[in-house]
Amino acid sequence: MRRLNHYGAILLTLSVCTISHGALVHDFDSQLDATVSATFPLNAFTDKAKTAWGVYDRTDLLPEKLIDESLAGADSFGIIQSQDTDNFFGIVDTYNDDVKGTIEVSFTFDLTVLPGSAYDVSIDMGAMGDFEAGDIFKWDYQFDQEPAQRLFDITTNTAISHTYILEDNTSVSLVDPLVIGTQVIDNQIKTFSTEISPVSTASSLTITLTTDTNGALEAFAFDNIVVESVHMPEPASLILLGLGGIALISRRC
Ligand SMILES: [Ca+2]
Ligand SMILES: [Ca+2]
Ligand SMILES: [Ca+2]
Ligand SMILES: [Ca+2]
Repeated sequence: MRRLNHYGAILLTLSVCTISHGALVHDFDSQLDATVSATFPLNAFTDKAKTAWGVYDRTDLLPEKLIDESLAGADSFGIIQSQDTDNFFGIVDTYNDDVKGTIEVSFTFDLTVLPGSAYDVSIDMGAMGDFEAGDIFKWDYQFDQEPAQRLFDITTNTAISHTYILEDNTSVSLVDPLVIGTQVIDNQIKTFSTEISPVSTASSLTITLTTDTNGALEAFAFDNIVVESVHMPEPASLILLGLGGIALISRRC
């Protein structure tokens, strides 16, 4: 009976180690795990009714292209629906009287509290618009001082059109949607995920969005940046861990 309990202890130890998940979250609301920096101050564009760059909720003064108000009246353009009352990051027309050229916003997460050999990064994204190939939405990541790499490769697919569905079921077809691979970034916000790994153990992860979008008929929103450790010990480590546990039991026995 005593021996069985010890084996149970080994299994418990292994299972705790192999599911050592944790997550850092930046949701622009109650979980603000990232340090944020931007090359142009957030929420500082002059024309707040037509341009956007920053953190908003749907009641703020902001371009109506970001907000789906179809349930309240005629509306043919929007991403943030009536139940989406929390904060999000919104972008509309960054080529304006304040800025001409690319601007960036970066989110730096402290990985010393989330050690791992691999991370799953997910970001909720929505978009609606008639974009062009020259519009830029680039997500990059960088562990410590390692070279920056592409996180999500957003491009404009100028060969297709896309039908966007508003909250009142109005459908609106527009050419040239934003895509990641073959998946359109729709006005129904979806979670996009990818797994990344540092070359060696990293103490920080910086996720950067670079954008240059010109035109009032182009809206982009994101929320809920989640960095999850998906670290799994190497099989050799598991064997050593198991042997260590057995050795410990042997000594106790
Ligand atoms: Ca609208
Ligand atoms: Ca939020
Ligand atoms: Ca276009
Ligand atoms: Ca454009």
